[in-house]
Formats: sequence, C-alpha cells, structure tokens
Amino acid sequence: MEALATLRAKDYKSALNPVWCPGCGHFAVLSAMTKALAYLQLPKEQVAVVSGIGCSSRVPAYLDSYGFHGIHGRALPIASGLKAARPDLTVLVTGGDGDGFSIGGNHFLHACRRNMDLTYIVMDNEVYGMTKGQASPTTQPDWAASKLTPHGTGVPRFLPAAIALAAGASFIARGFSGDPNDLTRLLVDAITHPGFSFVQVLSPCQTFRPEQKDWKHRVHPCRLGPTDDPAHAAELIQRDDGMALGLLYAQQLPTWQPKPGAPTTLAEIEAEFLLYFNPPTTPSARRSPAGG
Ligand SMILES: Cc1ncc(C[n+]2csc(CCOP(=O)(O)OP(=O)(O)O)c2C)c(N)n1
Ligand code: SF4
Repeated sequence: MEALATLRAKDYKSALNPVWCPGCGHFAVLSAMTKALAYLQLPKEQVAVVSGIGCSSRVPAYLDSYGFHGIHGRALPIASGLKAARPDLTVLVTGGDGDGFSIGGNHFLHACRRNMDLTYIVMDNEVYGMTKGQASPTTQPDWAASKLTPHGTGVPRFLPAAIALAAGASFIARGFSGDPNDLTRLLVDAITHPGFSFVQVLSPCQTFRPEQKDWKHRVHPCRLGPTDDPAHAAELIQRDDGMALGLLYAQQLPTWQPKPGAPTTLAEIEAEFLLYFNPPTTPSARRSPAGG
C-alpha cells in the first residue's frame, strides 16, 4: 500500500497572497494556523474555515481548505450550521474584535454556551482595521486617534476572556502574533479540545495602531493558570492585565450534538421546512381554523 504523503504547513496555503499591510499581525496568525493543521495532519478536505468581514476575516481565502467568507458578525452562526450538518468536519472560525464582539457579540455569547465543537480564533487589534481605524469594543476608552471618537469612546472595554467564561466557553486561551510557536501550540490544543474553543490572539494593526509595536514588551506568560475551575479562572482573568498569554481555562463539558435521526442531507432538511405539499389556493382555505 502506498504511504500517505505528509502535509507540510505550506500545503495548507492557497495560491493567493494576502493583501494585508506589511507588518500586520494577521500574517503570523495565518502561518500559525497552517502549522497547527500540518502538526495535526488534518486532511484539507476535512477542514472548513468560516469568517465574517474584516482584514482578519480574509483568512479562508488564504488557506487551501474549504472555506466561507461570510458576512459581518455572522461567522459563528454560519459555522454552527455547518458543524450541525457535517459534524465530521474540523470547523475553524476566524475574525476580528470588531466582527466578533460588536456586530457579532450576541452570536459570541450563545456560541460559548452552546459548546459546539468549533475553534474560534479572534485576531484582536483593538480597532476596526478594514474600515480605516474606528474604535472597536476592545479599544481603550481614552483612545482619541479616530476622527469619529475625538475624545475617545468613554466606554469601558469588552473583556473577551471574562465574557467567554461567563457565557460558558469550555476552552479559553490568549496568544500573540509575535510569538508564533506558542500560538501554534495553543491552536493545536484548541482544535483538539472537544467543544467551543476560544482563542483571543493579540494581533497588532501596524497602520491604525502603530503604538501596538510595544506589545512585544508587554505580553507575558499567564502565571496563575491554566485551570479547569471556573471560579479560579474568573479570578485569574479578572486580575489579568489583558496581556497574559497561554491557556487560561479548559474544562470538559458536554458538547452540542445533533439528535440521532436528525436530517442531514439537503433534501431531508428542506422536507423539514415544507409547510404545504398541496398549497391551498383560496384565501379562506389558507386561514387556520382559529382564524389566525
Ligand atoms: C453589516 C456591515 N456593517 C459594517 C460593515 C463594515 N465593516 C467591514 S469590516 C468592519 C470592521 C472590521 O474590524 P475587525 O473585525 O476588528 O477586523 P480587522 O479589519 O481589524 O482585522 C466593518 C465595520 C460591513 N461590512 N457590514
Ligand atoms: S489595516 Fe491593520 S489589520 Fe488591516 S491589514 Fe492593515 S495592519 Fe492589518
């Protein structure tokens, strides 16, 4: 029997070159993703990457797996539908802090508590990069560089790890694009964790947040974690300065599974939603017996 060829990180890259600005942190995140996939030797046709909209959400185009470049803030519901229909696939979800925590914030909360076996990688640069530098939910309240918020937003920051924990996520980690080896290891752990894995990746925006160059001096390993105790995790995440890297919390919780016998093929799913096989033609016949 012919031995299967080993897949290398570059085998997971598509022929498209990223259009990101030179020095953008997202390059290293893409590279760590390909290394993690190669480490796990996942067949390319068994991997699907779903994203929203933003510079970070362009990732599916740069990978040679299945992918779906969705709509702003809707990557998680699209990925959840895909995972429900094809539980055999490894489904990764990518996006930015604007995409995932602002317009997509509601979906983030419910994906955490539903605990489907998805890996959600958020490239957090504390700004809307693609739309030219507006404040995002993770932007500091006094950041006044955007013309839209000349005095800062004045609004406290969204704390992704704390909110993921409160919403019921079973795996929470923080990586840094400037530390690609540790990031690769975190992604391997996240992909192999059964359930919803949330990885916040600090990924600087060179263009609209050039001051983030100093992140390489500010990040540090998480000294208190990881833990599987939610109370301990809450304490360590709340005390955290937002720059602690590594696995923060992991817990084995029941994952969402499709019910046995649930429809899986498109024809079966369509049949579930079919209201009338022989639609009534007259308005009175269309009314329900209660007249509703
Ligand atoms: C419904 C909708 N609203 C707004 C936009 C405009 N829009 C595109 S990307 C984006 C923000 C992206 O920021 P982020 O998710 O942080 O990613 P980054 O570009 O920083 O990687 C916005 C507001 C849109 N495409 N669709
Ligand atoms: S605008 Fe910022 S996030 Fe977008 S590609 Fe450029 S550096 Fe990266």
